[in-house]
Amino acid sequence: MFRRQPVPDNSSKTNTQSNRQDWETLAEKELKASPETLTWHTAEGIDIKPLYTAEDLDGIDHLDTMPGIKPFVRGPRATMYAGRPWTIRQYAGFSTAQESNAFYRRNLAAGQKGLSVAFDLATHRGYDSDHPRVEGDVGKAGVAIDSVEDMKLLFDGIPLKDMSVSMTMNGAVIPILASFIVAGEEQGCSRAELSGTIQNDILKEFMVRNTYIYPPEPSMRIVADIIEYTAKEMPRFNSISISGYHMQEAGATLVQELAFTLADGREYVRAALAKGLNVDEFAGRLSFFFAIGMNFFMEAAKLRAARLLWSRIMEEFEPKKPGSLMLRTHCQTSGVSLAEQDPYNNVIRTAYEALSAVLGGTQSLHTNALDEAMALPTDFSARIARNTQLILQHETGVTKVVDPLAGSYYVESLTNELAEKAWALIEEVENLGGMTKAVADGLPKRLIEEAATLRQAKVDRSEEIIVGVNKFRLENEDDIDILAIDNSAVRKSQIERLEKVRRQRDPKKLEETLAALADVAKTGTGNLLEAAVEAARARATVGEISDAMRQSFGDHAAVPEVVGDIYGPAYNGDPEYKTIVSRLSDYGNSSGKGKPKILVAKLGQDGHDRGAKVIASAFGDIGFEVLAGPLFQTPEEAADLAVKEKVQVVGMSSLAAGHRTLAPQLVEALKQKGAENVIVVVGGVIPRQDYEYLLERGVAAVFGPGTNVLDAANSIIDLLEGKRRNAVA
Ligand code: MLC
Ligand code: 5AD
Repeated sequence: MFRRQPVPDNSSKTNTQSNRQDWETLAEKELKASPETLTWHTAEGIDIKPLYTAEDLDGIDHLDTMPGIKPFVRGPRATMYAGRPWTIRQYAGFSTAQESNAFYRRNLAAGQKGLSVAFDLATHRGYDSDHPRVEGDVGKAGVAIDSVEDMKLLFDGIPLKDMSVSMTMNGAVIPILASFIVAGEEQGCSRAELSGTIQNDILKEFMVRNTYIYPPEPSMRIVADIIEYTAKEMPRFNSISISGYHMQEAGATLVQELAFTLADGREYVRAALAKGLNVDEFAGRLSFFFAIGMNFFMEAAKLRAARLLWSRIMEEFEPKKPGSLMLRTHCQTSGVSLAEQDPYNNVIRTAYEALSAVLGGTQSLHTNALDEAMALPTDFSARIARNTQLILQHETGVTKVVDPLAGSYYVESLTNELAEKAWALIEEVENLGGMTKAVADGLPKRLIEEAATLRQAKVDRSEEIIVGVNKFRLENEDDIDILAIDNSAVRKSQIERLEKVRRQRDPKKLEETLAALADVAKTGTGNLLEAAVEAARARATVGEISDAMRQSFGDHAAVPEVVGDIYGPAYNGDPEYKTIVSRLSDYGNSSGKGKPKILVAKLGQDGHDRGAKVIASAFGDIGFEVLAGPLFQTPEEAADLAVKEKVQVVGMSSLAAGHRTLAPQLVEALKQKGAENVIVVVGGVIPRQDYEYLLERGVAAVFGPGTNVLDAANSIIDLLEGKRRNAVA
């Protein structure tokens, strides 16, 4: 659909064709096989040929377009990095507001340009730090923010007038943005002067990231209210960061990431229009966010295709301003592409990914730290990550020329093919009635989980190589220094400040503003953010503001579903796989218990469930009876479920650093319920430094990042058979 009719040019064509035949003959001679055997069949369903020529450009109609001009394939700005380099914006946050503030200041002094706040999971899910459900989460995966007072500390000495701030917040987006606005005000920066971005992208939370609070319908209202408020009050602020990043992290192919992200964007535009806004009032402040993984050229082409498709989508809404058609994006190098094993390799991976993002024309970039697969960045690893970008900007010359890949036979053809493939999937979503309906139907989640499971099988079978993991693995790994956060100390200091805030505020003002907010939520009239700003000013906490809306919105509870018949079929006929399947079934028969039953549990506020879903799916294929637990359980609740369902094994998946608190609590809760013979294993982002600690506290096995699923299954059968008491992998 994006190709124009080829223009016949017989003279040059004949020449190209005969050259091409010469090449094929030569290639066949070199290979002793047809060059077609070199075709790379990617997960996207795109066949990458070993050679691209001018013929591959036939009919592609974006080739002659210019940067800064629609359809913006070549970049949103006319001069791109030659005029202004991309923003070096490192995502960070941990522990308390004071500690994160000090970290930000050190990074800014060393060359970082924009801020990007990572909140802890308690904050994401709208709980104050003293809530009993979040004991293991406070200050762990990000900074704990309970009120305007914390927000002020977070930006202490950082003038918000001059600094653009991104905040990754979706669930508790109303209280967080409200607290930010008030913190700005009290620092002397009016809301009209604030610049930055709020993520505010709830659809992908339901799909993959899982830090939602309310059901989809009120959640979509929140998104639209924020777009409305920022359009009217905060002209320098990007109202949303429509994110594909987390889809790729969850296992999506690049076509899925592209299609679902743009389809989400279209849905948000419709929601804002339904509020009565004019498209040009808000479209220029919609922004995007993509992951950049290891498929170097395809990732760069993906960004070019994204701009092409977004301008096409936006044309439908007939904007008058050219900027309304323009896709501007942040990118982050891929976390899931990094490994725990031989971790310095991650520096190299990240550098290539960063270059790909830049060649694709990103506006802002985060480069991951080398200790990604184990913990949050230290000062050392953050410095290497930041310097990766500084060196790109200052030493390589890549900023000097706009869109240097333009005209490449391969990249242009890939741009076009990605656009076509993504468009087909966008149409499929449209046929379901748009993204909200598609999300409710579960299609995107299912497709992404299938892709994730298939990829795991490819990695486990070494069909996809990860250096240092499934090839060239070191015999001995050196430990590296990682950041450890004393969670109980953070919680204690948060609770002290919370209590002080609660003591010092005016109770009447608080009650009035919260009641007004609850009313806006209930009646559907008025703007939620506007009402929440008043409550934040009266020092209502993040938890209280969230609860005021919870009263009428309720909580969203997702039903866990697991895809099947993906992992097993990928091993079709493989003897190792067959052995383990029969080993498991022999165990079931000889023990008289049938299929061993395993609960895959997610504890605390950690919603990263790719690992849990892949394990549940693969273990189901291998022959376990798998029960996928709901998200956000307390250890107590998981233990109850394990007892009720009579499972033999609980596999706890932890990606958000809560394992040191939550795993021992789970073991203890099982013991209390007389179920001490249930085997507890823990998998996910667990630093080696913590293995001993967990094993000493009754965990039977720890499976770190990069564990082969079949190895994990074998270890669990060993444990069931009593062949060993514990295991690490
Ligand atoms: C840019 N400008 C130029 C120019 N290039 N002016 C002249 N010549 C050029 N060549 C201008 C722009 O118009 C703009 O001004 C200003 O310079 C800044 O440029 P920008 O391109 O808008 O950059 P930036 O401010 O950095 O904004 C980038 C963005 C934004 C639009 C993508 O949304 C953003 O910063 N997003 C970051 C999102 C993020 O960090 N997310 C982290 C997620 S982590 P003006 O006046 O037009 O604005 C996560 C992980 C997890 O999600 O799961 O927890
Ligand atoms: N600080 C720095 N980086 C973080 N990430 C997540 N939380 C933090 C944090 N608090 C990064 C990791 C992860 C991605 C979602 O964001 O790279 O993979």
